[in-house]
Amino acid sequence: QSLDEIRAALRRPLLWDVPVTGRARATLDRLFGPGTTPLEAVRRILDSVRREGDAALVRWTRELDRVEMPPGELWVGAERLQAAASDPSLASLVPPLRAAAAAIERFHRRQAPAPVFEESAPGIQVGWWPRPVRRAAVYVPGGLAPLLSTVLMGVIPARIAGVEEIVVATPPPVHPGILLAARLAGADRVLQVGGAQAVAALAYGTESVPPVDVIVGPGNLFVQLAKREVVGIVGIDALAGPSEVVVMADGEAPSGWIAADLVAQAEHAPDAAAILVSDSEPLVEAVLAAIERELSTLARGDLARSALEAWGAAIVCRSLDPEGVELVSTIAPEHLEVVAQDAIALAGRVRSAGAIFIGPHSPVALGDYAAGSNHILPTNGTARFASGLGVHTFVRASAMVHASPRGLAGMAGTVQALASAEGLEAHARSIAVRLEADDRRGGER
Ligand code: HSO
Ligand code: ZN
Repeated sequence: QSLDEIRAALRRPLLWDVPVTGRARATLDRLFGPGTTPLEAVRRILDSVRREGDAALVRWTRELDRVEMPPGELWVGAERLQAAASDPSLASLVPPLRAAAAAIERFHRRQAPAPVFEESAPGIQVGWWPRPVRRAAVYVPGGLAPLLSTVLMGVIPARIAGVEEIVVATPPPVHPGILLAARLAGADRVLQVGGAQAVAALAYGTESVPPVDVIVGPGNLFVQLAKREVVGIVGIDALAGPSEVVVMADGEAPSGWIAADLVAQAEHAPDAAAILVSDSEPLVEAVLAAIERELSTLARGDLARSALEAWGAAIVCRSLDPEGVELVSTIAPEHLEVVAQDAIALAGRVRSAGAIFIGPHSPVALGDYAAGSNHILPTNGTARFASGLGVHTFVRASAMVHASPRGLAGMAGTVQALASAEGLEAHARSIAVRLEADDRRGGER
């Protein structure tokens, strides 16, 4: 097969074309009318929250999450947060959460951007002054598993950036482990609202939800469509698609370990993708057999199997370099594992990947939880132009300019010439008035 054919086979539908089926389809038909698209539904939800505020949040939470949530309870109360922190059934989670948080914190501290100040011409100083946004929200999906680790991955970088108020938003009923992780990570409060309605509240604000500056985090199709709709009103990290892994392996790679990693990715969701790229047909055969054994003994085996059937692939290429490298680079996967001779060099040849796991003892699960790198990563080929979540996600910078009288005089000719060329006379004059005044004053410059 040609590279183009493989690429076409692996391409996902665009966010707004994703077909909805089953329960989601039935809910859309019932609440919004037969045949309503997800994008139309999301726009209706956003609109209603903007116009009606808390009342709309209460209504959508009732209709979509089947939870009765009075306006006074949209935020998780202090007592419940406290209870989660001292819940004996969660006590065993505290040490691993702390260990993961410490590694994430240590690594992300290195990412904090430094200000730059320098002289660009005699008497002219320019600067770049990074500052945190004031308020940020970390969306944590409800869905199939309580993603405690995702709370850490979103909240800790925001805290290191210096964000004043960090909110976690997650659909009800909220798993107490999420509350525990939110507290440990340093979130200020937890909004128990999910879906597009949560994104709307965080972007526009309601009576009880102050608007935030940045919304980050994974979430289902409706959450991502909503994030896309509010871009420009707030900042977002990225549009998260289903999770993916590509494993690049040679004939020496341990097939059982690779099968375990592919299945681990597949257990995330029925639309998760797990792709093996190898130059060895015997390895591919061995991995496929090991996947079968793995699936038959896994609690979430059926889920992982349907993901592998829909989005799994095993590709045999002539060589890992250049053929494999070229293929993987065009996929630009969220996660890449390289299990082959010269894994470091091979990894370095791949143009795009959200996170790269090198060598046989580096499964993606290490980075998912505790290695310290972030697991909120660019999906669906967007590693071509984007990086994973980090401290930078919560920081913007002000440019700074300071000039002395001499600095202004030195740059006047350049500015006036360009301003005249653009026909912007007032720009040129804003320089001239100063030069004239300085001259009259006897020009101590
Ligand atoms: N692999 C997921 C992150 C995750 N895994 C959370 C386990 N929990 C997307 O990077
Ligand atoms: Zn994972």
